[in-house]
Amino acid sequence: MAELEGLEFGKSDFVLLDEVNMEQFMENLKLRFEKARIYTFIGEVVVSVNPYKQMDIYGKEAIDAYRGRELYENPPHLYAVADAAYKAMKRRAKDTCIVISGESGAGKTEASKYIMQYIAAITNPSQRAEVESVKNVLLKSNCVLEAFGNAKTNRNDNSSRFGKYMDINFNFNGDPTGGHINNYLLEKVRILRGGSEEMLGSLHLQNDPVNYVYTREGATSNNDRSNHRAVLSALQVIGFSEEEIDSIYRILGTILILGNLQFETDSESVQVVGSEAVSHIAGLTTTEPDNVTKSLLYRTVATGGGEVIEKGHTEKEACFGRDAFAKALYERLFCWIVARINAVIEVKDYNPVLHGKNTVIGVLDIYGFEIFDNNSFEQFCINYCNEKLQQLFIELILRQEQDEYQREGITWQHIDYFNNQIIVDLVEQPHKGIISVLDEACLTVGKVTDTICLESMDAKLRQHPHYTSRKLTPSDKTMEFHRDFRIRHYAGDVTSNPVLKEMWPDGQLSITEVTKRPLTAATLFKNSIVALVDKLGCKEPYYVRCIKPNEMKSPVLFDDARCQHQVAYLGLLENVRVRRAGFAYRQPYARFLQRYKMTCEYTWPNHLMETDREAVEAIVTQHGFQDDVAYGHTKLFVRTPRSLFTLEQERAALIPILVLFLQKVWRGAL
Ligand code: AOV
Ligand code: MG
Repeated sequence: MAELEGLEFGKSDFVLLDEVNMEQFMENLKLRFEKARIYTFIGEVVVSVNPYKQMDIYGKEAIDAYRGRELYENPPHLYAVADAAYKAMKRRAKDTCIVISGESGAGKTEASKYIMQYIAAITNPSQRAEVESVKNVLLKSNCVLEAFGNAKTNRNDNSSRFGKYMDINFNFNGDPTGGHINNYLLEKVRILRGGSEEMLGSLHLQNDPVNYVYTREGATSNNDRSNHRAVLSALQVIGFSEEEIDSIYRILGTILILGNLQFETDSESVQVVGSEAVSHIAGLTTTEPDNVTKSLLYRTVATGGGEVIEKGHTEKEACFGRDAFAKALYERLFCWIVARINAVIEVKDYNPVLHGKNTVIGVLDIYGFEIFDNNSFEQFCINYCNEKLQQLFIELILRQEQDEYQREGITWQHIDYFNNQIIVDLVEQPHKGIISVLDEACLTVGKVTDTICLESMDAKLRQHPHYTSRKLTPSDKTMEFHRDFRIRHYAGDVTSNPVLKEMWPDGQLSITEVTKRPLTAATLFKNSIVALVDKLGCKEPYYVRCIKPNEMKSPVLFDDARCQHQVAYLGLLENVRVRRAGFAYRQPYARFLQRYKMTCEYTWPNHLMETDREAVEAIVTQHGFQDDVAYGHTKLFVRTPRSLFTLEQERAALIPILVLFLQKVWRGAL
């Protein structure tokens, strides 16, 4: 077993801080980062700081050290959380989930891959072929999703532009039997600009991505060819047919050609420049060139009188429509790929009577709070999502605690915490919330500007303590009055510009029936987040909170201000407070006894007391931490990890002596 670390590496659990304040928290975080201790616990939560260098802590040896251990028996690690989630699932037949959050480049996707790798390594010890093939597909699906869903951004070379939630199903043996992937809000803009370089090589279009507007800004790398081969092979392993792979490339080709389309305005109307591209797109999408031209140059609108008519685009509208069409195509393609993977990994023929209860571990890799100088609709959605997740986090932890205390007959102590329900309501309440105001504005026939929308928002929300708005004087660039609104998120203030056109669902820009209006992007996103929160809400949650140490991708730089900002908006201090208020650790009496009986003369090698509980009391009293515990019906509750660390250290010191002793017994020397 790995030894517990000395204090020169800082405190391995923030719960152990002498005082819970930002200063001490940051000091510990920094010290640990500098000593290459990138993980630190807050109870069962792992805080991770991106090391920006390869760490020698992920191999088979490490996996073996964490397998089946209790959280505090080893130094903090992702494997400890993965194991805790797995154990809870296996021992107690509980559905669990691991929520990984943090800002762009903080290390979420890497963390999710290490967690998957751990779960893959500790399951199916008997190497059954059908389980191995499920594991293989689950792991390969990552590679495909990254190829299509990631992009190089200025904040992360391999940035996920979608939120991913993956369920892994297990049978009663604890072996994976399948899974399901949900994706959230794929951010197309940056993907099309930068992500698809791997795929270009085999599109047989033109070899250089610079020739395409949508990929021009994406940097190519020497690995493109081998990456492309890896994606292709992953697609094949997952079970995509040759025709399907061919269609994927055809659609990608269409998107790239679309991006290069130009429009011109002749005397009366807008035209596409050059007919070759149009026939190419028609060929790739198996439709008539006329249809392509028409869908690019016209839209269907509902008139006030209830009729539906066709209206020609202006050049600017046509460009916007072209990009929206490309984005919609890409989004559909991505969703189709996800659906196709899901069909392969779906659990088939599972019979609970024959196979026992089917349990699930969910892994959520989702962008954390984003606060930029210029925040748009996308930040609004992302931050709303995080607000919901934070709410769920507090709610679940408190509820979980309360339930367990009740079961075990321990008195519940009130915990003070900031309830962010009020902010969630500000965003999502029907008829009053920001989303409903935006929806109304989007769906109103006629011209609604951002200003009109903001005025109606002001009228409804002026009184709300977490809402403010501003009217700015005209800047040099625009002569218009500029307005914005600000949400006081629990993580900090975020000022957004409500750009209404971003709210329209891509690809549904035409209204075909007067009465039927498409849902706006905000409402669609809200619905998907509500569904996600419901899904997570019925599982036992485990958390990984990722922090990005600097903006330079440097392994040695700890940018105090940037890190402190993240600690604040991840709510980590709040987290430590909630943890400290209750009992951070608990263990069934028998298990506690088995592990620590050697540290007490009354319990080693066997105790003579009536119950295990009394024997545990003897150990606790002998070590002098009786004030740090409570005794439940079946479990010992320990407030801080300090007490457990003491026991662990003593145990570690005793083991070599014990081994010597046993060797002597073995040789008959005693
Ligand atoms: P993200 O998922 O949190 O950002 P990634 O997981 O892609 O961030 O990490 C960004 C980069 O940081 C990786 O490509 C690695 O180079 C490095 N990195 C992260 N974690 C580790 C680690 N444990 N060991 C070594 N290097 C690491 V985004 O998807 O952009 O929100 O959208
Ligand atoms: Mg990512």
